Amino acid sequence: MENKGLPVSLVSKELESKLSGDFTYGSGRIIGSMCTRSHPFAREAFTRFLDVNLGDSGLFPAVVELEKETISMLGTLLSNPNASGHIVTGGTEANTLALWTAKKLSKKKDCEVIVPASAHYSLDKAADLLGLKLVRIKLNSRYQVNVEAVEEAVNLNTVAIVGIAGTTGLGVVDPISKLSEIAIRKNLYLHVDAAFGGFVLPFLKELGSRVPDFDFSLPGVCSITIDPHKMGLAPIPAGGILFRSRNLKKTVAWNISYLAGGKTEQATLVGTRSGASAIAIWALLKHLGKEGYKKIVRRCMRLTWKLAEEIQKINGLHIVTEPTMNIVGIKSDVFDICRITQELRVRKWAVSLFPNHIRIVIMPHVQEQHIESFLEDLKDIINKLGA
Ligand code: 0PR
Repeated sequence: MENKGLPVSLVSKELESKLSGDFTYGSGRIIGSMCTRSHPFAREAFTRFLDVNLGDSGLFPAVVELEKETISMLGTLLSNPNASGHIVTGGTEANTLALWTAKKLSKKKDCEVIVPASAHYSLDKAADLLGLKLVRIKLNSRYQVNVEAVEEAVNLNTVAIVGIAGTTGLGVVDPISKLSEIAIRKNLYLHVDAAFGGFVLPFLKELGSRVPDFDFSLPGVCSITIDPHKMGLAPIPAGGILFRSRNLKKTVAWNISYLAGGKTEQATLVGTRSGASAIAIWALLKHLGKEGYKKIVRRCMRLTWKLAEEIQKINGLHIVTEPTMNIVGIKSDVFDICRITQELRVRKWAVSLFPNHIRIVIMPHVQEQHIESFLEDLKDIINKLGA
């Protein structure tokens, strides 16, 4: 730290120069990330109310009300306007709260949670933190969790099943309706991780695509993760955890009596938390409406299909599976995908590398010309590797 502070202009300049080498969404080079440039209106609302602390809710009852309205809007999107929950830091906190709730409700000693092999690593973190054993279940040929294997894995220690609506690697939706049946039959907690898919699937359905049921319309679903800082276009940090009922949400609530705003209840992992996220999401949902999100999803999907089609035309490359949402997996039986990724990264393409495929995520900041230029580079790399 400086002894004597520096003028704002000087510090700003230094900041700009120190950070100028990083990737930007605007460049179109980030094509393997689930985040995007936030909507300008959400950004404005976010910065305006940044200092509001929902950890001391008695000070800001109007913001508490706004968060409730935000959760109700998200609940309506997920077939349950009476859903209860919170805007949290992201999918990791949301998934952790879900598993914490399941563990606490069960009152069992050695708890096991059944998850698809495709589960996001946030569930591993949550399990480690909560002392749970994760039981990973193999996938079927469509990269969904194998439902028979889930049923076989249930034992006396099982406390919860997790299904994914939009897997991290491929955007696949698990057969959640089947998981719901199992959960009801075996009296188990069912959590749906729709961190990515929550802001895609409802709009795809409205656009006329065949979308399997994945939300609170299924009676066994107890909670859902839905992240506004992914396809919701909200500024980071913005995750969402929704419970079917208020009672479920209160399972992990803590009562705090001494705060400046008086007695409060916290049902989130963090204590002090900015209300700016909830405010920004509220503003954005009101402003964009269903029509706004539908337009965004339609555009992303059009580009996704174009990319998938072009990949299939390149000799030696294939898509892993038909895209359900705006995620494309690229694989090869001929070329080493690690090598392709390396070459793409040399050319400044920020793609994700999974064990057997390259993941491309067509987020709203990605434009048609970015896809064209990516395809040109990819073809050139394949030509050189093939030579
Ligand atoms: N659940 C699913 C299905 C996810 O895909 C993710 C994140 C999470 C939960 C956890 O969410 P948070 O990261 O908000 O806690 N999936 C992205 C991924 O692993 C996260 C991400 C986003 C990574 C942008 C990189 C990036 O640039 O790809």
